[in-house]
Amino acid sequence: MTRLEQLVSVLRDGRVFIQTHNYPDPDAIASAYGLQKLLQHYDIPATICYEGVTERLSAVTMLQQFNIEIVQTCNISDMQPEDKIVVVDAQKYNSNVTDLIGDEVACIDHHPTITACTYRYKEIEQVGACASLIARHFFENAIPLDTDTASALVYGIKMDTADLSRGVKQLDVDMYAKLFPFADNDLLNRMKINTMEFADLKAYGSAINNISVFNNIGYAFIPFACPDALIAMISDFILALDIIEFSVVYAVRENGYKFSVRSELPELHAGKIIQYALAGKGSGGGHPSMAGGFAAASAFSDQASTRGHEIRMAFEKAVRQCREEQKA
Ligand SMILES: [Mn+2]
Repeated sequence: MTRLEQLVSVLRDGRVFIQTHNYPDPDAIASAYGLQKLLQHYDIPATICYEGVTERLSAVTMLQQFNIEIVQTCNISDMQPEDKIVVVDAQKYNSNVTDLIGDEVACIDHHPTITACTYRYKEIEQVGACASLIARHFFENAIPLDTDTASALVYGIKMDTADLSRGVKQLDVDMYAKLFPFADNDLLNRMKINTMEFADLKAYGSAINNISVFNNIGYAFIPFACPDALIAMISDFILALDIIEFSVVYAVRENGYKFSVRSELPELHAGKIIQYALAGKGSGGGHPSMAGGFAAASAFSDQASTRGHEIRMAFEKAVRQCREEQKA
């Protein structure tokens, strides 16, 4: 029995929902859509759902371009405890995944596990994009791929790996190569070029204005609320500076600060460093090269320059701790 056949046997009979994290990005949408198509092949209808909103233009464009139907959970009033949920591009108990009334029987994800959970079907592998895990099922089971599905999966891989440069693994490259002949690559290039929104410039502008660099670590603050995905993009942008090898970007949120960190050095594990830096102040975690977190407003000073200093001290201490662990 292939992996997919195992998943299908878990999902047979009953209603199936595919749930993404609360602010689905292109990789989450591609994964959910690809899985929906895989299940369709076995005559299992599934509804893609999420809580929250699609905040970014890249996600909204994708839904329109590929005619993807995705339902906000507030519009599903009749979900039952016995309904089956497959969580994709996220895991149950993550802070960005609302616990719905249905039963999380399966999980397909590429993030490190923060809080473990048992599923009847579990496929968690730390590759660059969740869409690569989904794509593999098409090829393992020789399931026909239409242009929209192949294109959506390629888009998910490209966006989550920053064009096969960030956190990329052999599987991502292999799946990209296999999907390529099925995808509308001209369309994807057009979509990829137009991912910046006019309002983003304000966030970039403020980050550029207050960026500070200490040794090889760059810090920037965005003094207004902005979507997680945008904070992450600004963290990537700052990391692109030649003198910066680790970036810390944070933005104000209701009740606290949202963080996005990036590392280009293997010895500085972004996930561990943010976990240490925010311990007792909030929570954080993620991959070796990219991670995120949240700290309560009370964890740092209200006064911007004091707060900047406190945050810097917290991260410098976390970096030292990470380096010491490497030595041990
Ligand atoms: Mn992803």
